[in-house]
Amino acid sequence: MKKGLVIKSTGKFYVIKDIESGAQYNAIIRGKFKLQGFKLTNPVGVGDRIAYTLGEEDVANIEEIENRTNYVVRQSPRKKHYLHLLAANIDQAVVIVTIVNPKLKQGFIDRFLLMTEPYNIPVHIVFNKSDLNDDGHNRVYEYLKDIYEKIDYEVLSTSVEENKGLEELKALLKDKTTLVSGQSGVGKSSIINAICAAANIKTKTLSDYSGKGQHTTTFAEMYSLQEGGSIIDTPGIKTLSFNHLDVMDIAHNFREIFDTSSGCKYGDCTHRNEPKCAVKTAVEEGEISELRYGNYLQLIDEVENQNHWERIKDY
Ligand SMILES: Nc1nc2c(ncn2[C@@H]2O[C@H](COP(=O)(O)OP(=O)(O)OP(=O)(O)O)[C@@H](O)[C@H]2O)c(=O)[nH]1
Ligand SMILES: [Mg+2]
Ligand SMILES: [Zn+2]
Repeated sequence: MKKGLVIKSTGKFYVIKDIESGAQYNAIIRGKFKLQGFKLTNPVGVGDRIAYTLGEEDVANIEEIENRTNYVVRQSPRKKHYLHLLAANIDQAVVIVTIVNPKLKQGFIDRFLLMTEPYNIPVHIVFNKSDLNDDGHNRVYEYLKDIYEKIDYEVLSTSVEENKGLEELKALLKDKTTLVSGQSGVGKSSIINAICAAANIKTKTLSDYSGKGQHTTTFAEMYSLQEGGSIIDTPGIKTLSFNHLDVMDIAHNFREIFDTSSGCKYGDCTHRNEPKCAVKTAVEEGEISELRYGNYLQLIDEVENQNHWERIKDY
């Protein structure tokens, strides 16, 4: 069988690129695939390496999916009991946010990081549209930058409008496969176009843009960078829920909470009201950010209150 790389996924059909010839084919997949015991809305994601055969009219049949080095997955926004695969085999992720237009959703960054932490995927947090910020917004930026730099995420400020910060971002992308994600309308596609002219992705013009966050990009697609490396544009995220996780998954994937938890009296401490909780002490002493801790509490409450659906492990 021939080997290929998935470079586009609409959820219904795929585009693959032959590893050797570089030829591109529309592709389909048959059969059922699962991940962590859950059904997937899209069994293959952009970045997947696959084996295929060519069928009629040059449509490729995806026959096998190679083992993934990592993947980024979320609960499907439409089908609660399904997972949606954002991308596979990536070197790093860039989460793009804006303070204004659209307004940064409280908790969004921490929810995003819950998708990348399980595989220790490096994340750069990019605050775009800096041209729209007033002094108050800049203070919010500095406040958040501080929080995330302290726990070793890279934080950058960019403006496509004023061509700021883009060279710095470009330097981070060289020779790597990077997933770009974020809420709708934050400028994901605009940034990719600015960095990689060949991509030429459709973005909303300012006049159509209502700020309501209708999606312009509706599928995930990988673009090659001239300087080496590739970048994956994805549709905007409206909400991120984590029904497929349990409390301990969340506790383990807030990195500073996990690091601190070795000091808690109880091994299964959830860092809420347990006595001698090192995490709570660290929050009180300002070592752990109250914002992060608050988002952590919100997330564990959320997953605890879900009707837990059965986790069927696939052996
Ligand atoms: N003022 C300002 N506007 C920007 C900037 N970057 C992008 N925009 C505008 O923001 C709007 C949305 O940009 P897109 O690139 O389509 O956003 P997206 O994140 O790809 O959105 P979806 O594909 O829907 O997820 C467009 O009107 C862009 O021109 C910026 O740095 N400053
Ligand atoms: Mg887009
Ligand atoms: Zn604790």
